Amino acid sequence: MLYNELKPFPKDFLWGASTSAYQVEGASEEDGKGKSVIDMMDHPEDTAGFTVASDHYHRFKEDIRLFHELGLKGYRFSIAWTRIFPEGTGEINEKGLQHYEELIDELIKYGIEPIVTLYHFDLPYALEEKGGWGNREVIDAFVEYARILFNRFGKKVNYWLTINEQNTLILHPGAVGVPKGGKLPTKTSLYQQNHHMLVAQGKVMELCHEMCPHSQIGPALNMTSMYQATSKPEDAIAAHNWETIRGWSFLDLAVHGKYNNLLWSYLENRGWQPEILEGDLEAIGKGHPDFIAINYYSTATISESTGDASDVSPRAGDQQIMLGEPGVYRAEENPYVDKTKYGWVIDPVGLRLTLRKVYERYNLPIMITENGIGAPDVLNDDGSVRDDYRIDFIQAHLKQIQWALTDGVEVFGYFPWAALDVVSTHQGYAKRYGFIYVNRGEFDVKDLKRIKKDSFYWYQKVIESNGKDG
Ligand code: BGP
Repeated sequence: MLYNELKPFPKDFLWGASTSAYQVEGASEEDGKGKSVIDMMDHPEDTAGFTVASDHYHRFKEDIRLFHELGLKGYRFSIAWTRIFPEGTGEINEKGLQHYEELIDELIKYGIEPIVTLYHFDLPYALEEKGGWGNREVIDAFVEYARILFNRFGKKVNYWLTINEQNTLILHPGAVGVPKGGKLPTKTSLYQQNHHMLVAQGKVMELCHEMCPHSQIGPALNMTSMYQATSKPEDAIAAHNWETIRGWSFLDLAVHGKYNNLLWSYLENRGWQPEILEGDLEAIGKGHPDFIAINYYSTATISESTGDASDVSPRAGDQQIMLGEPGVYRAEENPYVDKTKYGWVIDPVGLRLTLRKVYERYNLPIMITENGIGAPDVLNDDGSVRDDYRIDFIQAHLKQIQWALTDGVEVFGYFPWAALDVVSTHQGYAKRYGFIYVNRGEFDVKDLKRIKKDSFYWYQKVIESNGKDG
């Protein structure tokens, strides 16, 4: 053991919880909201859609009262671009701005810090029809959308997040829905989209610094560590390949404005490199995030690629289940870790390792904006929800955050996924994450009653004691 004693959580640690607009709000056609890609894409037929979700749009006041009772110091939510600009650009929908103003004011009334994600997977469909992020015009649309939000909420919001999990959008595009007709974009077009998102993000961060000098802004990526399956040197190269392509390359651009050399060679070799116009790299480099937000769920274990199609695992992949890629890496099982019911590796120690690596590499404070366990929670006849596995999961991760703090890593907030039950990205309503149970089924929306789970009472004590009891 490296130390005798663990450092306590800092005094002003931001204890929070997260959601995203399309997964929690519902009201998908109300008050002038336009359609987003989420409303228009194909999602698995046997799982709930997003039209009602958790009905947070109508019940946010009740939910915030519960967050207050839980003791949250911060609430991370996203703004639906289509509520502000139903067509992605052009006419502003005042009702959308009013809704988020009320939500932000309600949070502030209870002393809860609003943490706002500008964009969480739900691109306006009107923009998608014009080529989505593949079209450079979306850069200006995103900057304009951000300008309206900074202008309206800049004085009330201290922390902004740019794009949620850009690496999920690029590397696992199917996780957030499949375009009608079933065809996913090619790698060339995905890396072009990626480039445009980076330019847009750089411009938006610069704009935030200009318009809201007291606020902070950062990217929110899905970060993790890759373990090499054996001590075979080629396995180490493969683990490094995938850790770089999946994670570092995105942060290197967001923080240093530089295409990572390994990523660039990989793209060039395959003819997938994006078109970069004059001024793009400068715009990306001017972003200068104030902090890094990371979503952490799992680690993965990697061995050398055999170079043929057998590298690609037959398991269904998603943002956490690695598939393998010929010439790059092969995914392996890790005998030292458990898995959730949905096959996601449970690895609290991997969080400490990931935090160390992110901090060592970028030297910026870190906010953990997602971490949690999806499980088919059961509402018992006595009204209880016994989610001890969630308590165990979060407890173990908190311990590792404390180890990371002891290692000298600057972590200033923890926002588990999710504040309340929400619709999963691609696995329906039965896969629950919240501290608050929402009484609905996959298709039967029932009464949507809010019920405190055992983890609610436990997390309440954790927050109350600033992490000492738990
Ligand atoms: C992250 C997304 C979230 C959330 C979470 C859990 O990748 O940012 O939106 O959904 O994963 O994933 P899932 O719902 O697929 O279980």
